[in-house]
Amino acid sequence: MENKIIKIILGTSNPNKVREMNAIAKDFSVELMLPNCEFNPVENGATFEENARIKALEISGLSSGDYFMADDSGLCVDYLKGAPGIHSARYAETQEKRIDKLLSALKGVNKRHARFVCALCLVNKKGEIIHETKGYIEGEITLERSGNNGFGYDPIFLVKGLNKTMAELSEEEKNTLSHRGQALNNMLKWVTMR
Ligand code: ITT
Repeated sequence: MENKIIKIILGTSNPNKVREMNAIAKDFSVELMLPNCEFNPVENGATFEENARIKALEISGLSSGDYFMADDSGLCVDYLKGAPGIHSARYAETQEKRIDKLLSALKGVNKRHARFVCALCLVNKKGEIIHETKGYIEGEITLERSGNNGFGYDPIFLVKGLNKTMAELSEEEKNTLSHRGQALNNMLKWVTMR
């Protein structure tokens, strides 16, 4: 029997997310695609879930595919009451400055527990939200950067139970454990079993 490839349009402009999502999706009968249009959603939700919904709904109105999906993710640090959280991408001007700002905010602080969160939202052709998933990974903020893989805050996130930062993991190791890996695996299992 022919295996139908499900076409999912991604509501994101972050190429690192797209690369990771494609690697995670490789064992599923899906094709994750970027829209060929401008995508500038106003991410004014109060939670990861709300922002994922905003992005997935917006992209569903702009392009055509079987489904539309968006990821909203970020790093939540306990000592900073969950910051940078939903503001992770905008915490400072550049990723280097974002990391410096976070390390400064935790200078002299022993309580360094943090978690990455990823919320995914799936929308159908009618523009209806039909499934949502969420993934987490726990860890600690290191004192300095280590590792060159991954993106964003990966060089300063020490994965719980491993003596490595997320940027010291191979892409495959990261995707097996990560917030995005968990959320996307669950989403793709759901969508391919319908
Ligand atoms: P889109 O909204 O276009 O998808 P974005 O980068 O603005 O792209 P978010 O608003 O979801 O996306 O912000 C996510 C930020 O959180 C991202 O830019 C990183 O700084 C951080 N982040 C998320 N997942 C990460 C990961 O796996 N590793 C390191 N940092 C991550």
